Amino acid sequence: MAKTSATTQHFRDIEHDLGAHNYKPLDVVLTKGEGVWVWDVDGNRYMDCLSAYSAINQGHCHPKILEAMVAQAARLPLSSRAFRNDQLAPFYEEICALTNTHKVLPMNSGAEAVESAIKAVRKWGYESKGVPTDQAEIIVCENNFHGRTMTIVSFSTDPAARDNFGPYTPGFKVVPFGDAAALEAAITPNTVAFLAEPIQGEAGVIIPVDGYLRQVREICSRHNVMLILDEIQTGLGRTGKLLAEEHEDVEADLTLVGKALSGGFYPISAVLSNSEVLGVLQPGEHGSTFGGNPLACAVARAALKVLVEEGMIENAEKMGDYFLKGLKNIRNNTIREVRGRGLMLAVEFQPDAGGARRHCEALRQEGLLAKETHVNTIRFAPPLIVTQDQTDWALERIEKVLTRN
Ligand code: IF1
Repeated sequence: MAKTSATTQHFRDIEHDLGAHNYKPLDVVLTKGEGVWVWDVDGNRYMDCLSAYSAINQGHCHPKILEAMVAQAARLPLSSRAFRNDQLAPFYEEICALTNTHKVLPMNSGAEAVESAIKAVRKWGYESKGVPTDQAEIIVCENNFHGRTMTIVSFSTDPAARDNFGPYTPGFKVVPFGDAAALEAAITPNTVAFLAEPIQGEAGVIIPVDGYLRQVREICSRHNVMLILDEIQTGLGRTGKLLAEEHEDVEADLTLVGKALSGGFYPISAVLSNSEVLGVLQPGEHGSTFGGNPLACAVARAALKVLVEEGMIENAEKMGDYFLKGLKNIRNNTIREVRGRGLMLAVEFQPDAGGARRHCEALRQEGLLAKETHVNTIRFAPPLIVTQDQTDWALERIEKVLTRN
């Protein structure tokens, strides 16, 4: 294995001395990106198979998003919501038309979109469903990942995300992911919402059985419970559809998007909703200094436009199938399962196979960046612009690494 260069070591030492140690990144210091490729400070080129956890679906430094960003930054980056700006209305129109949405709440990070949805459904529960004050319950799934705020970690089942951050926000119940009967059994008259990822990302690309989302949709409708789908990672083309909920033809009451809504240029998220739920929020009851700012809206408009106009969603479906087939052809008897939908792919190893991290280190030596999730799974999620030649290039290297020992 190549040694960590002196330059990389230098950056790493400073980060270690001055930064909080809440990450354990691969020791590659990136300085430039273009399309599916990134370069480190030593001039090495890598294919990015993480895409900043699916925020770079459109590829690094997409020229049209860049152009929109630079132009808007030079004109008016921030107005605050105390005044109107001329990018917000066209952003609303375009995202509503694209996603068949009636109302939008623009925020910044993914976690803020989740928090906003929680606030909105609770208020809806009290004002519209008639739930007694402070009794609202929200049902969530085991092994969920929805972000890092205090309320969100309160309903995490991952000890690393949750332990010693109490006291926790009450009002959440956990059911197994993929089990519609368990959801129905957990619903009470005080249940205001069910929150889930269509495919669990951090849990290791866990795809529920066919029909799960349809059943969940039916159960929520029957009990007057709002269905919140967190599409922050699965959305915007990643799984081969604009939204993963389309695979089962369902429409959530609130759909959360983030990450690729900016193509990686800026933190932008949104709650997409029917008018009933977001309608409960009145002036002064919720907001954000940066939410809906003109720079964010201009960037998001360009990011959505190129996603659709440049055929990235179709490409994700096509290249996803091709990539999955290639991964399934790799012979390595420590592989437990290969799974994926679109370009959200994972290889899970047997628990006694020594972990996935060492494979990620080896792939990095071969010029491919991927990240393990938990201990035994590698996730592959290249930008949605990846070509067949580039996919072959990646598969060759993955096969080489995984068939070496
Ligand atoms: C980190 C994971 C991915 C998300 C879903 C909300 C959020 C996320 C479904 C919050 C964020 C991130 C955060 C990032 C790593 C990453 C991640 F491994 F932690 F789970 F993508 F798989 N809903 N996911 O996946 O969005 O507030 O971060 O904008 O470093 O914590 P955010």
